[in-house]
Amino acid sequence: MQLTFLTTPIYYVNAQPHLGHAYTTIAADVYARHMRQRGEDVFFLTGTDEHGDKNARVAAELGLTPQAFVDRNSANFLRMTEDVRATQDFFIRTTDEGHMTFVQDFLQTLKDNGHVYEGTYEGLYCTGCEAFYKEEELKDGLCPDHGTKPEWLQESNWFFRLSAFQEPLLAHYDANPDFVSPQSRFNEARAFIAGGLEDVSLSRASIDWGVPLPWAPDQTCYVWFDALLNYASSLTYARPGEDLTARYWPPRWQLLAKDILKFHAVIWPAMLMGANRSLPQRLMIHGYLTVRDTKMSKSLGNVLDPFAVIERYGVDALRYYLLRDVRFGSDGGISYDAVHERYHAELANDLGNLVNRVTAMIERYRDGIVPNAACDPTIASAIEASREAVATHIHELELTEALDAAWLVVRDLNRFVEEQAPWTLAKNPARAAELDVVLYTLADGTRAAAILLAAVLPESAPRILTALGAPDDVDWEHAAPNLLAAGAVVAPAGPLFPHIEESLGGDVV
Ligand code: ME8
Repeated sequence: MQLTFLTTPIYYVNAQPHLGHAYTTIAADVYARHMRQRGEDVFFLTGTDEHGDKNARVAAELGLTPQAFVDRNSANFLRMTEDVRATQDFFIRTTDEGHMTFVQDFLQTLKDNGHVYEGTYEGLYCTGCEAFYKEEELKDGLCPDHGTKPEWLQESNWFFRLSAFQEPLLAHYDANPDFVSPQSRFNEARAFIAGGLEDVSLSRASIDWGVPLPWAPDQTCYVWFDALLNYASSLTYARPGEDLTARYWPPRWQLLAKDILKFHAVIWPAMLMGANRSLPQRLMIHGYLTVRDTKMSKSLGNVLDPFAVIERYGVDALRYYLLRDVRFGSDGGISYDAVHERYHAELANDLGNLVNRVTAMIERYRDGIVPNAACDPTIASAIEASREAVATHIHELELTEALDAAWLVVRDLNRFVEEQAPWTLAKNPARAAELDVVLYTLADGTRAAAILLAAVLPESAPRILTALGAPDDVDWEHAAPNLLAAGAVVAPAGPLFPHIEESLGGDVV
């Protein structure tokens, strides 16, 4: 059995979860579910990033203590993961005691290993990013991500000797050409490292809402060091009394968007090197979901509401739409109208109608009993080919390509139904054996398609299997032809993807 540790970023709780967060969580969940279908031992981690000035400030504006504020908002993110049917094995909060103790121990290790020193920091700081900027990195004097004016900060803090890791990082990149995907992001991160690294401050003197440095408790750990360590701390306390580190470390995939590339592709591996720990195997840097060509972000306020989409179309529609409409890895525009369109054209017409037609025809022509026949060889080989392609693509986190490969079977089945015209065969009793093959092929193929799609459509796949009289078991071994038992009794259900009159309209809530 293979072990798979996989992570999403931990999200800032300074505002509400939006579709951007749901996106990364859903993508990771598709991978996790697929690997479990294949019998792998998966540990899927997500959670919330709760320290730092950003939260302390919003809490103060609301008249709440930081803890009360983050408790409330972290619960919204946990609800988001439940609403998108994510199957995380642990939801970490950086205010967990187990995490905070780990951060202190880790920082002490970095210091004991000679990678930490005291100095003075002066620079421009963007609270939105919780990061320092150089003058030349700003856009007209404003933060390139938030469009706000950074503040000038000067304070004495403790520094992490990032500069010392330039050569080891370059060596790691050169030895591991798939460390960062896609290639363009690998190149970007490598070029940044090759351009020279400056030491980074790992503590803040003026912020109380954080993890105190063990050797200087008047300072708190810089929120990014605190946050990145979640990936390692979680394994030490997720299961009380058990340390999962030996079993799952290092992560097989870490998913994130390009906004936080440098932290994950430069600082994070350097921190791990500084503590003599092995590095994550691969980082997947997916693109931005954009609304009218601008990145969706809480700070900009142009967010699409995942809960509204789920309420109107169901969770499978949201999961399907996000992976289908924007090629995973690239940027892409999203809109409520596009959700509406794909829901009807693909989920309702291609898949939902197929299931309804197949079960209705078996009811009408064979009293609801799956006939004894073999799957048509063309459809059988389409299923075999799709099974290979889906697995290969998911392994590389090419999720859109994986979905496309699975959908080919749905398309082939729809074409098959039209070509074979079972309604004509049914009129001629001499062609009963042919009709058996057609009906069996349709039912068996649709069953296999449900298993190929189960990681993306966790609610519909079991409903399809039940409607076809197949066991509700999405084991990957069953993504193969000729496994539907003859004699199975179909149980036609209502429409899987009922018609929805109106789109949520426009594209901004
Ligand atoms: O950066 N398109 O948290 P965050 C695609 N706490 N993905 C998006 C997105 C969009 N428009 N908007 C957000 C933080 N995301 C830190 C992370 S990790 C140790 C600390 C997703 O709440 C994407 O995964 O700003 C992005 O990297 C992440 O949310 C940023 O979430």
